Amino acid sequence: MKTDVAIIGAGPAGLMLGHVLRAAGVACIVIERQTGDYILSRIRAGVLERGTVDLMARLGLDARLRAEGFPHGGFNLADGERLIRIDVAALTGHSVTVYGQTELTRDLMDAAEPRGLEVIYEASDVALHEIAGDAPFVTYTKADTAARIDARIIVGCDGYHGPSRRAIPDDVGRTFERVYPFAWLGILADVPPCNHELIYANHDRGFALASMRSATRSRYYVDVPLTEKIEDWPDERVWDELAIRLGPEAAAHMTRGPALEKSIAPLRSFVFEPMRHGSLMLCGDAAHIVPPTGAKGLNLAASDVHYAAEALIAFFQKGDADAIAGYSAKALARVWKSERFSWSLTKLMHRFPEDGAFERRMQVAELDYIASSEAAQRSIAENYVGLPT
Ligand code: FAS
Ligand code: PHB
Repeated sequence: MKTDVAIIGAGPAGLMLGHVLRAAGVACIVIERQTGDYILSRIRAGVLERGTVDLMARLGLDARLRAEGFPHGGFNLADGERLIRIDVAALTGHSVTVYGQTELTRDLMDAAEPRGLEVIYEASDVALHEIAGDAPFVTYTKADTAARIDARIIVGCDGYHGPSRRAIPDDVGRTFERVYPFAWLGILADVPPCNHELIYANHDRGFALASMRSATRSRYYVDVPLTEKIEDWPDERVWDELAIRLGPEAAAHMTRGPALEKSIAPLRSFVFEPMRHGSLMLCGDAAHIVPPTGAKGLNLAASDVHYAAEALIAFFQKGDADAIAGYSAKALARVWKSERFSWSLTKLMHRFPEDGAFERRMQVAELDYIASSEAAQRSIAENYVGLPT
Protein backbone atom coordinates (compact mmCIF):
# COMPACT_ATOMS: atom_id res chain seq x y z
CA MET A 1 0.00 0.00 0.00
CA LYS A 2 1.12 3.59 -0.59
CA THR A 3 -0.05 6.78 1.13
CA ASP A 4 1.13 10.30 1.97
CA VAL A 5 1.16 9.89 5.78
CA ALA A 6 1.35 6.63 7.76
CA ILE A 7 0.07 7.21 11.31
CA ILE A 8 1.05 4.67 13.96
CA GLY A 9 -1.45 4.44 16.82
CA ALA A 10 -5.23 4.92 16.93
CA GLY A 11 -5.45 6.59 20.31
CA PRO A 12 -6.72 10.18 20.46
CA ALA A 13 -3.58 11.64 18.81
CA GLY A 14 -3.60 9.22 15.85
CA LEU A 15 -7.33 9.48 15.22
CA MET A 16 -7.47 13.28 15.61
CA LEU A 17 -4.55 13.64 13.18
CA GLY A 18 -6.09 11.16 10.73
CA HIS A 19 -9.38 13.05 10.66
CA VAL A 20 -7.74 16.48 10.24
CA LEU A 21 -5.54 15.25 7.37
CA ARG A 22 -8.42 13.37 5.71
CA ALA A 23 -10.59 16.49 5.89
CA ALA A 24 -7.78 18.45 4.17
CA GLY A 25 -7.45 15.84 1.41
CA VAL A 26 -4.09 14.49 2.62
CA ALA A 27 -4.03 10.70 2.13
CA CYS A 28 -3.26 8.79 5.34
CA ILE A 29 -3.61 5.37 6.94
CA VAL A 30 -3.71 4.63 10.68
CA ILE A 31 -2.06 1.42 11.92
CA GLU A 32 -3.06 0.22 15.40
CA ARG A 33 -1.87 -2.73 17.48
CA GLN A 34 -5.03 -3.25 19.58
CA THR A 35 -8.74 -3.62 18.86
CA GLY A 36 -11.00 -0.58 19.07
CA ASP A 37 -12.81 -2.13 22.03
CA TYR A 38 -9.55 -2.54 23.93
CA ILE A 39 -8.67 1.11 23.38
CA LEU A 40 -12.11 2.21 24.62
CA SER A 41 -11.75 0.04 27.72
CA ARG A 42 -8.85 2.13 29.03
CA ILE A 43 -10.07 4.81 31.47
CA ARG A 44 -7.86 7.87 30.98
CA ALA A 45 -8.38 11.63 30.85
CA GLY A 46 -11.46 13.53 31.89
CA VAL A 47 -10.88 17.26 31.25
CA LEU A 48 -10.65 18.93 27.82
CA GLU A 49 -8.98 22.29 27.20
CA ARG A 50 -10.71 24.73 24.86
CA GLY A 51 -8.20 23.88 22.09
CA THR A 52 -9.22 20.22 22.14
CA VAL A 53 -12.93 21.11 22.08
CA ASP A 54 -12.29 23.55 19.20
CA LEU A 55 -10.42 20.86 17.23
CA MET A 56 -13.38 18.47 17.57
CA ALA A 57 -15.72 21.31 16.56
CA ARG A 58 -13.60 22.11 13.45
CA LEU A 59 -13.93 18.42 12.52
CA GLY A 60 -17.70 18.57 13.06
CA LEU A 61 -17.31 15.79 15.65
CA ASP A 62 -18.45 17.76 18.72
CA ALA A 63 -22.19 16.98 18.75
CA ARG A 64 -22.03 14.49 21.64
CA LEU A 65 -19.31 16.48 23.38
CA ARG A 66 -21.57 19.56 23.41
CA ALA A 67 -24.63 17.50 24.41
CA GLU A 68 -22.99 15.40 27.14
CA GLY A 69 -19.86 17.33 28.12
CA PHE A 70 -19.90 19.56 31.20
CA PRO A 71 -18.48 23.08 30.80
CA HIS A 72 -16.69 23.88 34.07
CA GLY A 73 -15.99 27.51 34.95
CA GLY A 74 -13.84 26.63 37.92
CA PHE A 75 -12.13 23.96 40.00
CA ASN A 76 -11.02 23.72 43.62
CA LEU A 77 -7.82 23.22 45.59
CA ALA A 78 -8.41 21.80 49.09
CA ASP A 79 -5.82 22.10 51.87
CA GLY A 80 -7.60 20.12 54.57
CA GLU A 81 -9.35 23.19 55.95
CA ARG A 82 -11.00 25.01 53.04
CA LEU A 83 -11.74 24.91 49.34
CA ILE A 84 -9.82 27.47 47.26
CA ARG A 85 -11.90 27.97 44.13
CA ILE A 86 -10.01 28.91 40.97
CA ASP A 87 -12.62 30.76 38.91
CA VAL A 88 -11.11 30.03 35.49
CA ALA A 89 -14.07 31.55 33.61
CA ALA A 90 -13.82 34.91 35.39
CA LEU A 91 -10.00 34.93 35.34
CA THR A 92 -9.49 33.85 31.70
CA GLY A 93 -12.82 34.14 29.92
CA HIS A 94 -12.59 30.44 29.10
CA SER A 95 -13.84 27.19 30.65
CA VAL A 96 -12.76 23.55 30.47
CA THR A 97 -15.09 20.73 29.46
CA VAL A 98 -15.47 17.53 31.46
CA TYR A 99 -15.84 14.78 28.84
CA GLY A 100 -14.03 11.45 29.16
CA GLN A 101 -11.21 10.54 26.79
CA THR A 102 -13.07 7.28 26.20
CA GLU A 103 -16.03 9.20 24.74
CA LEU A 104 -13.82 11.51 22.66
CA THR A 105 -12.00 8.49 21.24
CA ARG A 106 -15.33 6.78 20.54
CA ASP A 107 -16.52 9.84 18.59
CA LEU A 108 -13.32 9.77 16.52
CA MET A 109 -13.55 6.00 15.94
CA ASP A 110 -17.22 6.06 14.95
CA ALA A 111 -16.57 8.77 12.35
CA ALA A 112 -13.59 7.02 10.72
CA GLU A 113 -15.41 4.69 8.32
CA PRO A 114 -18.14 7.17 7.25
CA ARG A 115 -15.40 9.72 6.52
CA GLY A 116 -13.12 7.31 4.67
CA LEU A 117 -10.36 7.34 7.30
CA GLU A 118 -8.64 3.94 7.01
CA VAL A 119 -7.71 2.44 10.39
CA ILE A 120 -5.99 -0.97 10.45
CA TYR A 121 -6.58 -2.57 13.87
CA GLU A 122 -4.83 -5.61 15.34
CA ALA A 123 -1.62 -4.91 13.41
CA SER A 124 1.29 -6.64 15.13
CA ASP A 125 5.07 -6.36 14.74
CA VAL A 126 4.76 -2.76 13.52
CA ALA A 127 8.19 -1.52 12.48
CA LEU A 128 9.43 1.73 10.96
CA HIS A 129 12.03 1.76 8.15
CA GLU A 130 14.16 4.36 6.29
CA ILE A 131 12.90 7.26 8.44
CA ALA A 132 16.04 9.32 7.68
CA GLY A 133 15.20 9.40 3.97
CA ASP A 134 12.31 10.63 1.81
CA ALA A 135 10.79 7.18 1.26
CA PRO A 136 10.09 5.68 4.68
CA PHE A 137 7.84 2.67 5.11
CA VAL A 138 6.05 0.74 7.84
CA THR A 139 5.87 -3.06 7.99
CA TYR A 140 3.43 -5.04 10.11
CA THR A 141 1.61 -8.34 10.35
CA LYS A 142 -2.16 -8.63 10.12
CA ALA A 143 -3.94 -12.00 10.40
CA ASP A 144 -0.57 -13.77 9.99
CA THR A 145 0.09 -11.92 6.73
CA ALA A 146 3.08 -9.58 6.34
CA ALA A 147 2.20 -6.15 4.99
CA ARG A 148 3.95 -2.90 4.09
CA ILE A 149 2.84 0.74 3.76
CA ASP A 150 5.06 3.15 1.83
CA ALA A 151 4.59 6.77 2.85
CA ARG A 152 6.26 10.16 2.45
CA ILE A 153 5.91 10.92 6.17
CA ILE A 154 5.37 8.68 9.21
CA VAL A 155 3.76 10.14 12.34
CA GLY A 156 4.28 8.21 15.57
CA CYS A 157 1.14 8.51 17.70
CA ASP A 158 1.89 5.21 19.43
CA GLY A 159 2.12 6.37 23.03
CA TYR A 160 4.85 5.97 25.59
CA HIS A 161 5.50 2.30 24.86
CA GLY A 162 5.28 2.41 21.07
CA PRO A 163 8.13 1.85 18.54
CA SER A 164 8.25 5.28 16.89
CA ARG A 165 10.37 7.21 19.43
CA ARG A 166 12.74 4.25 19.57
CA ALA A 167 13.27 4.44 15.79
CA ILE A 168 15.16 7.72 16.27
CA PRO A 169 18.90 7.05 16.69
CA ASP A 170 20.31 7.35 20.22
CA ASP A 171 22.80 9.99 19.08
CA VAL A 172 19.92 12.17 17.84
CA GLY A 173 17.31 11.75 20.57
CA ARG A 174 17.50 13.18 24.10
CA THR A 175 15.19 12.36 27.00
CA PHE A 176 14.28 14.37 30.10
CA GLU A 177 12.52 12.48 32.88
CA ARG A 178 11.29 12.75 36.42
CA VAL A 179 9.70 9.62 37.95
CA TYR A 180 7.52 10.47 40.96
CA PRO A 181 7.70 8.47 44.20
CA PHE A 182 3.97 7.70 44.16
CA ALA A 183 1.19 6.49 41.86
CA TRP A 184 -2.48 7.39 41.42
CA LEU A 185 -5.14 4.84 42.29
CA GLY A 186 -8.23 5.65 40.23
CA ILE A 187 -11.79 4.43 40.80
CA LEU A 188 -14.74 4.81 38.43
CA ALA A 189 -18.25 4.30 39.87
CA ASP A 190 -21.83 4.95 38.87
CA VAL A 191 -22.48 7.37 41.74
CA PRO A 192 -23.23 11.11 41.58
CA PRO A 193 -20.22 13.42 42.03
CA CYS A 194 -19.61 14.78 45.56
CA ASN A 195 -19.19 18.29 44.15
CA HIS A 196 -20.29 20.03 40.93
CA GLU A 197 -16.66 21.00 40.20
CA LEU A 198 -13.35 19.14 40.53
CA ILE A 199 -11.56 19.12 43.88
CA TYR A 200 -7.78 18.57 44.09
CA ALA A 201 -6.88 17.93 47.75
CA ASN A 202 -3.55 18.02 49.61
CA HIS A 203 -4.26 16.37 52.97
CA ASP A 204 -1.83 15.24 55.69
CA ARG A 205 -2.50 11.69 54.50
CA GLY A 206 -1.90 12.51 50.84
CA PHE A 207 -3.45 13.64 47.56
CA ALA A 208 -7.03 13.07 46.40
CA LEU A 209 -8.98 14.20 43.34
CA ALA A 210 -12.76 14.23 42.97
CA SER A 211 -13.73 14.28 39.29
CA MET A 212 -16.62 13.00 37.21
CA ARG A 213 -17.81 11.70 33.83
CA SER A 214 -21.50 12.67 34.13
CA ALA A 215 -24.15 13.60 36.72
CA THR A 216 -24.34 9.90 37.62
CA ARG A 217 -20.77 8.69 37.09
CA SER A 218 -17.79 9.78 39.21
CA ARG A 219 -14.03 9.41 38.86
CA TYR A 220 -11.85 9.66 41.97
CA TYR A 221 -8.13 9.29 42.67
CA VAL A 222 -5.87 8.97 45.71
CA ASP A 223 -2.08 8.86 45.54
CA VAL A 224 -0.51 5.66 46.90
CA PRO A 225 3.08 4.42 47.40
CA LEU A 226 4.60 2.74 44.35
CA THR A 227 4.65 -0.56 46.25
CA GLU A 228 0.85 -0.73 46.59
CA LYS A 229 -1.10 -3.40 44.71
CA ILE A 230 -4.72 -2.94 43.60
CA GLU A 231 -5.71 -6.00 45.66
CA ASP A 232 -4.57 -4.04 48.77
CA TRP A 233 -7.36 -1.54 48.05
CA PRO A 234 -10.87 -2.99 48.31
CA ASP A 235 -13.52 -0.44 47.35
CA GLU A 236 -14.41 0.42 50.95
CA ARG A 237 -10.79 1.32 51.74
CA VAL A 238 -10.71 3.66 48.72
CA TRP A 239 -13.96 5.36 49.76
CA ASP A 240 -12.76 5.71 53.38
CA GLU A 241 -9.49 7.31 52.26
CA LEU A 242 -11.26 9.66 49.84
CA ALA A 243 -13.67 10.80 52.59
CA ILE A 244 -10.76 11.69 54.86
CA ARG A 245 -8.56 13.39 52.26
CA LEU A 246 -11.31 15.38 50.49
CA GLY A 247 -12.50 16.81 53.83
CA PRO A 248 -15.79 16.72 55.74
CA GLU A 249 -17.78 18.95 53.36
CA ALA A 250 -17.05 16.78 50.30
CA ALA A 251 -17.32 13.57 52.34
CA ALA A 252 -20.81 14.55 53.47
CA HIS A 253 -21.87 14.67 49.81
CA MET A 254 -19.89 11.62 48.64
CA THR A 255 -21.91 8.61 47.48
CA ARG A 256 -20.21 5.23 47.67
CA GLY A 257 -20.73 2.43 45.16
CA PRO A 258 -19.04 -0.56 43.52
CA ALA A 259 -16.03 0.20 41.31
CA LEU A 260 -16.69 -0.18 37.58
CA GLU A 261 -12.94 0.18 37.12
CA LYS A 262 -10.08 0.50 39.60
CA SER A 263 -6.41 0.83 38.61
CA ILE A 264 -3.04 2.15 39.76
CA ALA A 265 -0.94 4.27 37.38
CA PRO A 266 2.57 5.51 38.20
CA LEU A 267 3.35 9.19 37.53
CA ARG A 268 6.19 10.57 35.49
CA SER A 269 7.24 13.71 33.66
CA PHE A 270 8.93 12.82 30.39
CA VAL A 271 9.96 14.66 27.23
CA PHE A 272 11.76 13.32 24.17
CA GLU A 273 13.52 15.74 21.87
CA PRO A 274 13.39 16.22 18.92
CA MET A 275 9.75 15.52 17.96
CA ARG A 276 10.83 15.18 14.32
CA HIS A 277 13.71 13.34 12.71
CA GLY A 278 13.93 12.97 8.94
CA SER A 279 10.51 11.80 7.73
CA LEU A 280 9.27 10.79 11.21
CA MET A 281 7.19 13.13 13.41
CA LEU A 282 6.01 12.31 16.95
CA CYS A 283 2.69 13.37 18.53
CA GLY A 284 1.24 12.88 22.01
CA ASP A 285 2.48 10.38 24.56
CA ALA A 286 4.99 9.02 22.02
CA ALA A 287 6.98 12.19 22.73
CA HIS A 288 5.94 13.29 26.23
CA ILE A 289 4.20 12.28 29.43
CA VAL A 290 2.88 14.57 32.17
CA PRO A 291 1.59 13.68 35.64
CA PRO A 292 -2.24 13.86 35.31
CA THR A 293 -2.44 16.52 38.06
CA GLY A 294 -2.75 19.30 35.51
CA ALA A 295 -5.14 17.41 33.17
CA LYS A 296 -2.69 18.05 30.30
CA GLY A 297 -1.88 14.64 28.74
CA LEU A 298 -4.72 14.30 26.28
CA ASN A 299 -4.76 18.05 25.61
CA LEU A 300 -1.05 18.12 24.73
CA ALA A 301 -1.73 15.35 22.22
CA ALA A 302 -4.36 17.62 20.66
CA SER A 303 -2.00 20.61 20.44
CA ASP A 304 0.72 18.42 18.87
CA VAL A 305 -1.89 17.31 16.31
CA HIS A 306 -2.76 20.95 15.62
CA TYR A 307 0.88 21.79 14.83
CA ALA A 308 1.62 18.54 12.97
CA ALA A 309 -1.47 18.82 10.77
CA GLU A 310 -0.70 22.47 9.99
CA ALA A 311 2.80 21.47 8.85
CA LEU A 312 1.72 18.39 6.88
CA ILE A 313 -1.09 20.22 5.05
CA ALA A 314 1.36 23.02 4.09
CA PHE A 315 3.80 20.40 2.86
CA PHE A 316 1.40 18.31 0.80
CA GLN A 317 -0.72 21.18 -0.52
CA LYS A 318 1.99 23.80 -1.13
CA GLY A 319 5.26 21.86 -1.04
CA ASP A 320 6.29 23.91 2.01
CA ALA A 321 8.93 21.78 3.75
CA ASP A 322 9.81 24.53 6.24
CA ALA A 323 6.67 23.90 8.31
CA ILE A 324 7.68 20.27 8.87
CA ALA A 325 11.21 21.38 9.70
CA GLY A 326 9.80 23.80 12.27
CA TYR A 327 7.31 21.37 13.85
CA SER A 328 9.48 20.03 16.68
CA ALA A 329 10.51 23.45 18.06
CA LYS A 330 6.93 24.74 17.84
CA ALA A 331 5.36 21.73 19.55
CA LEU A 332 8.06 21.48 22.23
CA ALA A 333 7.63 25.13 23.24
CA ARG A 334 4.06 24.35 24.32
CA VAL A 335 4.96 20.87 25.67
CA TRP A 336 7.52 22.30 28.09
CA LYS A 337 5.07 24.92 29.41
CA SER A 338 2.55 22.14 30.12
CA GLU A 339 5.27 20.00 31.70
CA ARG A 340 6.11 22.91 34.00
CA PHE A 341 2.50 23.46 35.04
CA SER A 342 1.84 19.74 35.62
CA TRP A 343 5.07 19.38 37.62
CA SER A 344 4.37 22.49 39.74
CA LEU A 345 0.79 21.46 40.56
CA THR A 346 2.02 17.94 41.40
CA LYS A 347 4.67 19.39 43.72
CA LEU A 348 2.07 21.64 45.38
CA MET A 349 -0.60 18.99 45.90
CA HIS A 350 1.35 15.83 46.83
CA ARG A 351 3.47 14.76 49.81
CA PHE A 352 6.94 13.66 48.72
CA PRO A 353 8.52 11.04 51.02
CA GLU A 354 11.79 13.01 51.08
CA ASP A 355 10.02 16.22 52.15
CA GLY A 356 10.32 17.44 55.72
CA ALA A 357 8.44 19.96 57.87
CA PHE A 358 9.89 22.90 55.96
CA GLU A 359 8.62 21.65 52.58
CA ARG A 360 5.18 21.10 54.14
CA ARG A 361 5.18 24.68 55.36
CA MET A 362 6.10 25.81 51.86
CA GLN A 363 3.02 23.98 50.47
CA VAL A 364 0.77 25.51 53.14
CA ALA A 365 2.22 28.97 52.46
CA GLU A 366 1.79 28.61 48.69
CA LEU A 367 -1.84 27.50 49.06
CA ASP A 368 -2.38 30.43 51.43
CA TYR A 369 -0.84 32.80 48.89
CA ILE A 370 -3.00 31.38 46.08
CA ALA A 371 -6.11 31.80 48.25
CA SER A 372 -5.29 35.49 48.74
CA SER A 373 -3.88 36.48 45.32
CA GLU A 374 -5.85 37.01 42.15
CA ALA A 375 -2.56 37.15 40.23
CA ALA A 376 -1.58 33.71 41.52
CA GLN A 377 -5.02 32.33 40.69
CA ARG A 378 -4.92 33.85 37.20
CA SER A 379 -1.61 32.14 36.50
CA ILE A 380 -3.03 28.77 37.51
CA ALA A 381 -6.26 29.44 35.61
CA GLU A 382 -4.62 30.34 32.29
CA ASN A 383 -2.54 27.16 32.40
CA TYR A 384 -5.48 24.98 33.41
CA VAL A 385 -7.78 26.14 30.56
CA GLY A 386 -4.88 25.73 28.14
CA LEU A 387 -2.26 28.18 26.88
CA PRO A 388 -2.85 29.44 23.33
CA THR A 389 -1.54 27.24 20.48
P1 FAS B 1 -2.25 6.70 23.66
O1 FAS B 1 -1.32 5.93 24.54
O2 FAS B 1 -3.62 7.03 24.15
O3 FAS B 1 -2.47 5.91 22.28
C1 FAS B 1 -1.38 5.26 21.66
C2 FAS B 1 -1.95 4.17 20.75
O4 FAS B 1 -0.87 3.57 20.05
C3 FAS B 1 -2.64 3.08 21.56
O5 FAS B 1 -3.91 2.81 21.03
C4 FAS B 1 -1.69 1.89 21.41
O6 FAS B 1 -2.38 0.65 21.38
C5 FAS B 1 -1.05 2.17 20.07
N1 FAS B 1 0.24 1.49 19.94
C6 FAS B 1 1.21 1.35 20.88
N2 FAS B 1 2.22 0.59 20.39
C7 FAS B 1 1.89 0.27 19.11
C8 FAS B 1 2.51 -0.49 18.09
N3 FAS B 1 3.67 -1.10 18.31
N4 FAS B 1 1.87 -0.59 16.90
C9 FAS B 1 0.68 0.02 16.67
N5 FAS B 1 0.02 0.74 17.61
C10 FAS B 1 0.63 0.86 18.81
N6 FAS B 1 -4.28 12.45 30.70
C11 FAS B 1 -5.06 13.41 31.23
O7 FAS B 1 -5.11 14.51 30.68
N7 FAS B 1 -5.78 13.16 32.37
C12 FAS B 1 -5.77 11.93 32.99
O8 FAS B 1 -6.42 11.73 33.98
C13 FAS B 1 -4.98 10.90 32.46
N8 FAS B 1 -4.96 9.66 33.06
C14 FAS B 1 -4.17 8.69 32.51
C15 FAS B 1 -4.12 7.40 33.09
C16 FAS B 1 -3.30 6.40 32.54
C17 FAS B 1 -3.25 5.03 33.19
C18 FAS B 1 -2.50 6.69 31.42
C19 FAS B 1 -1.57 5.62 30.84
C20 FAS B 1 -2.54 7.95 30.83
C21 FAS B 1 -3.38 8.96 31.37
N9 FAS B 1 -3.47 10.23 30.81
C22 FAS B 1 -4.24 11.21 31.31
C23 FAS B 1 -2.72 10.56 29.65
C24 FAS B 1 -3.45 10.03 28.45
O9 FAS B 1 -4.77 10.51 28.45
C25 FAS B 1 -2.65 10.40 27.23
O10 FAS B 1 -2.15 11.72 27.32
C26 FAS B 1 -3.40 10.22 25.95
O11 FAS B 1 -3.90 8.92 25.90
C27 FAS B 1 -2.42 10.53 24.82
O12 FAS B 1 -2.96 10.05 23.64
P2 FAS B 1 -2.01 9.36 22.56
O13 FAS B 1 -0.80 10.18 22.38
O14 FAS B 1 -2.91 9.05 21.42
O15 FAS B 1 -1.47 8.01 23.24
C1 PHB C 1 -10.23 12.66 35.40
O1 PHB C 1 -11.43 13.01 35.45
O2 PHB C 1 -9.88 11.50 35.10
C2 PHB C 1 -9.15 13.69 35.69
C3 PHB C 1 -9.51 15.02 35.80
C4 PHB C 1 -8.52 15.96 36.05
C5 PHB C 1 -7.21 15.56 36.22
C6 PHB C 1 -6.86 14.21 36.09
C7 PHB C 1 -7.84 13.27 35.84
O3 PHB C 1 -6.24 16.47 36.47
